[in-house]
Amino acid sequence: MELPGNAVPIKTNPYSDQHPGTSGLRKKTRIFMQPHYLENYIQSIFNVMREESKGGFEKRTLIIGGDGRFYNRTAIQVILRMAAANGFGRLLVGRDGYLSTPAMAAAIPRRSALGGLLLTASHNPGGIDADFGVKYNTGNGGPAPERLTGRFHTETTKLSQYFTLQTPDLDIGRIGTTVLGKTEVSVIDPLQDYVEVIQGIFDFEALRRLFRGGFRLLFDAMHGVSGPYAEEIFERTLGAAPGTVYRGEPLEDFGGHHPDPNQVQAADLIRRMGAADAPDLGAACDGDADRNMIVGRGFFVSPGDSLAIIAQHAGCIPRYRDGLAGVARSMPTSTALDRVARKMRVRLHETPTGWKFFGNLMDAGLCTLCGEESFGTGSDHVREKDGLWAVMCWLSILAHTGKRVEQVVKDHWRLFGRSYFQRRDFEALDSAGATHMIEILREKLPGLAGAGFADVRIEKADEFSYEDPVDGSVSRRQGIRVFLDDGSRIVCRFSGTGTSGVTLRLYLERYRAEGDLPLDTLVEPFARAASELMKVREFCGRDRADVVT
Ligand code: VG1
Ligand code: CO
Repeated sequence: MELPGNAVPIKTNPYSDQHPGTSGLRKKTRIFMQPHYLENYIQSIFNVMREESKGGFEKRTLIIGGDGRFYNRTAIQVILRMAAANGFGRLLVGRDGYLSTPAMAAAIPRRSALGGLLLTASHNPGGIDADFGVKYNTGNGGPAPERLTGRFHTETTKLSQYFTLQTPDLDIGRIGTTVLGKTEVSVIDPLQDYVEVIQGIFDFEALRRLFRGGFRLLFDAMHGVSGPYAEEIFERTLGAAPGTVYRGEPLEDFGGHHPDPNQVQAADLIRRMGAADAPDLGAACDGDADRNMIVGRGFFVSPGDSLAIIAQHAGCIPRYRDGLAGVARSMPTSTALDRVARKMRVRLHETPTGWKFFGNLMDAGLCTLCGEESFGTGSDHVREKDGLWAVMCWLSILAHTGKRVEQVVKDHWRLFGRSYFQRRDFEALDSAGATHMIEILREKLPGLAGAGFADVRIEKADEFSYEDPVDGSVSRRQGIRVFLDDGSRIVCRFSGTGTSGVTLRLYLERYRAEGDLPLDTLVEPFARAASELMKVREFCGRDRADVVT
């Protein structure tokens, strides 16, 4: 391996806990601040990617950016020095260190980069006592597949040195190019690639007309990185009124909130949308701008419904006018999308939780639209979920149909029926108790068929395994599923993005042909029956979920 002459090797010892989860390595910020912790992980990625990319890095480009959370600025300087010491030909970094997750996904292929390093813990809170994260995205713009993340981890367990330069910090506040050792470093406009990609998808003239006609959008950026993107697209390009974007300034601690767009953390938006003179559409994005929440006037749109409705109306968006190659959803996501796919005669793929599984399908031309119940929706325009894209889809649907949000959703239920869906999270559980609970449940699965469950019967119960139709890789233990004989479904799995203890997610879905029954009355008996079946109280000492979305 040839390294630049000024590269300084630093001796280090492996950390045993650098195991990437659903979406990169996510830990408490103070863990990342330990000596050599960040450096070890970055060097491990470089070592694996050097092997992968066959040959040196000297003709290669790496992109670096993040959601602006605390420790981003420090981490970016560390990574710039290390990437230069590891011999990268060119480094691109978003101005002030900003790049949203979808913007990174847009920039990597457009700039023919080898990959990108994203500094974000997404919707997790930020600050010295909160969370930090690092994610590596590959040449297609999407998150590294499990085959690679597994190797990153293996590499962290045997690492003995990393490489850096002894150079001062670079000014990343201004667009321009400098050199670091032998490496060219360019500070780029974090908006440019992304905005150009979005402009290639939607009918901007139609949306400008919508806003000219008095349409009102209220967008909550939750002090994450979506603010500058939203101001550029909604206010400056589409002519939405100034003030359409609020909490638009990225802050290191997101103003002390969880930048998580759901009914619990974005309660303020829900409240504003409940007012008598509320805007026509409300939306929010998470810290790194890949998640979205959609709200109508006094009306919350469940993410599974949003995904199905976008698929149903895809024809009103220029990029999707010629039809969909296929659609995909993560396994716990509601089956609303399945019914639309059936009607449209397009193939539906069911993948494990996490965006990394959609990329292969898209690269192979098997999937155009996809999404998850966790407020993530996207398409093959980039290989990440994309919060603003989802808002643009809704604007397009409303412009095209002339309907209100509530009416769009209720018309969808009338046509397709409704999946009453709820997710309940039990956070920070004791790991031993929770693991034992799942082991016992796993043993019970084969014998569950025929047993009673609330007022219905269990048809079958299993554990989800996924075989990737493109590369044949198999991911096991991706969630326990209990299918009920009225077409309902219960799913449970552990979160792979948490940073303290274990988080149990319980997903409840009941299908009914009619759409206007009260959600709670339908899901509550199922939640109780699931808790009894799993013995959540006995093993985890909990009766109630911490977050219900
Ligand atoms: C959660 C969600 C999953 C999502 C992932 C990353 O993972 O459930 O659907 O893809 O977060 O989203 P888990 O393993 O905690 O359930 V993000 O916006 O945090 O990058
Ligand atoms: Co996110």
